[in-house]
Amino acid sequence: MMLMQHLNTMDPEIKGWIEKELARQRDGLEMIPSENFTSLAVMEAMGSILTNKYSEGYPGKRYYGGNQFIDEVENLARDRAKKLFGVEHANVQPYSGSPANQAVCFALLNPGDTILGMELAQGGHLTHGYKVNFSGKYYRAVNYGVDPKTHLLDYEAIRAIAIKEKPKLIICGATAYPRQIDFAKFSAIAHEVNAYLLADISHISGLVISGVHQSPVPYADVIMTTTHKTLRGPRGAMILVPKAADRLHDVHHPDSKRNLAELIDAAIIPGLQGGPHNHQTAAIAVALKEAATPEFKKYGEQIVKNAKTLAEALTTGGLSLITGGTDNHLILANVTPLGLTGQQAQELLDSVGITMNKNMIPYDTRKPLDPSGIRLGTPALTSRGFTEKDMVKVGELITITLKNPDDSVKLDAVRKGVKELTDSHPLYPDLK
Ligand code: DSN
Repeated sequence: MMLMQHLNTMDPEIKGWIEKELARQRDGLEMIPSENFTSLAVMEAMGSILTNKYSEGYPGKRYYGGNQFIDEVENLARDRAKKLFGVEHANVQPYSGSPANQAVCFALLNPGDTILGMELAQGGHLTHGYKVNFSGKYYRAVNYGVDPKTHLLDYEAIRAIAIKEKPKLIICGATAYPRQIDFAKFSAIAHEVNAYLLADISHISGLVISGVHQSPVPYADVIMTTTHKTLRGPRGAMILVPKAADRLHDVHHPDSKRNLAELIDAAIIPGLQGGPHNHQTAAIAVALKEAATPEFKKYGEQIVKNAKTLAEALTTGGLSLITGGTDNHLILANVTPLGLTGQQAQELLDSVGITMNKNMIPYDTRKPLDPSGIRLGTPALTSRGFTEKDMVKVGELITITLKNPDDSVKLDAVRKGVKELTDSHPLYPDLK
């Protein structure tokens, strides 16, 4: 398949950078746990003429003409999302995860209401109540973290904060938590304090579908997921409502007559967004079709098997893992015992073709731009066919690199090892 023949004529400069990035993705070990390699089918939908069309509104209720085919696309995406996750309502229009969380807050809360989310520095997300994010500026945000000793979520401590602070919304979900999240326990806390529960499953939605992580569907009022992480779709997000007809607890909310599904839809448009990105909606629909296959279930299972094997290999190699291992797709490691900072470790690994990100560890004494940890994961490598035996090798390459930052012979051997692994699992072999 000839890639980008028109771009070649019109803008060879941009095409050149895309080719370089393709080579980087092919020839390196991509281990940022929120990244993945989407299929060519998803990319064909994403790069399609659907980008040309304006479609403010929802299927059957648009503000522009000519939407008869776009309606079919969006209905397919919505129906597939509902079926795959087992929910009554799906909105597939959020441009990405942060706008989607903004929409959930906009739908359920009044400015100044209290929200309770996981602290960013302990594994949460900007939109879960960080002080300079909309979630911390327009709402009264309070945070929970992890236990100082075990680094696990302490549900009794979270319950105590909820009882004291009386949040109207509790957000569960994380970007750097290597263990399972107990949605049932979060739901019990939310019920006790009469709060809504938002489960942000962006990192783990592919694992939920594969049955290797508890589903939030029986427990959360609203679920948000990005579509480009373990779900392996295009960049984008969805908001799912398990019980569409549920209503707001707050009779003083200006929209208290609407049900949750109506509130979410109204928050997206006219609340926050204009025309949906129809090419993105189509690509999400394709990804959801792929995610409904038995192969995808195996993929999710393999992500976790690979992460567990990698965690063992890194521990054997002398790395200190937060919580001692993983139950999901990601690993958080403290690199300071090796005499490195997170930034140094990230740069060193980048120099041998292994991409991951520096990350704060719980109760970090260092700063976000040069923290104590690194965060790495297996979704992307699993997409290119890596299995446990490869992960043992990957673990060795990482530990050799981190323990020998100044040994050019050893680092060259690691580069060779990376090449052998990537050559044995080609990425996008059909793209020339
Ligand atoms: N940027 C994402 C991550 O890397 O986890 C969160 O949105």
